[in-house]
Amino acid sequence: MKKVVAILCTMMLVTTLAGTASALIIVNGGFDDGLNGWNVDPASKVSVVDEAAELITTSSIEQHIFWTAGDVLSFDWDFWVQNSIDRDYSLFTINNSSGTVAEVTFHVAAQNTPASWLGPQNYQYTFTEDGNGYLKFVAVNALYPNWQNSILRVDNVGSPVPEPSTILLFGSGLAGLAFFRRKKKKDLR
Ligand SMILES: [Ca+2]
Ligand SMILES: [Ca+2]
Repeated sequence: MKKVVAILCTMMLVTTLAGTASALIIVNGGFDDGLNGWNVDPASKVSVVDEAAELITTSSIEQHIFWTAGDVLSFDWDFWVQNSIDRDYSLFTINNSSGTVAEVTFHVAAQNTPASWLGPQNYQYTFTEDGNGYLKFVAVNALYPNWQNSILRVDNVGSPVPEPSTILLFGSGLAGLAFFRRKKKKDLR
């Protein structure tokens, strides 16, 4: 019985460790270091405000990244909309030498939206196979450049922060191992 519990604890620990391991590394994904690590399209209007990137339509930033299957790309975003008749939108693309790996529009602003921030949002994308390429965030003005511009705010680009339940599970796995190790020592005396 003890052995079964010990094995279960170990399995839980191993599963948790495997779950947190990730190859996805983004340089300066939190924009704490300005735009260091990101390539900014020369025509873009991009600034860093409160350690987050703000892209005025039409702008883009990109960086070369590596990933493995199952890696999750997570980022926080917000959108300041100014629209009467058009529908500004934000998207990310992932391109490599053989073409487009992914192109995801994660927000389209509604028409006749009063000028305001949408509110903080999170988006997550799971890679289905190993690869590398350019991750690019784009803020698009649906009608005319420099007319009713919107702003895409991006921050915390990288692997998702582990959920508290995962940390708890990880903790209980460790505690379980410590308990049985101590128990074993006692039994030997
Ligand atoms: Ca930040
Ligand atoms: Ca617009």
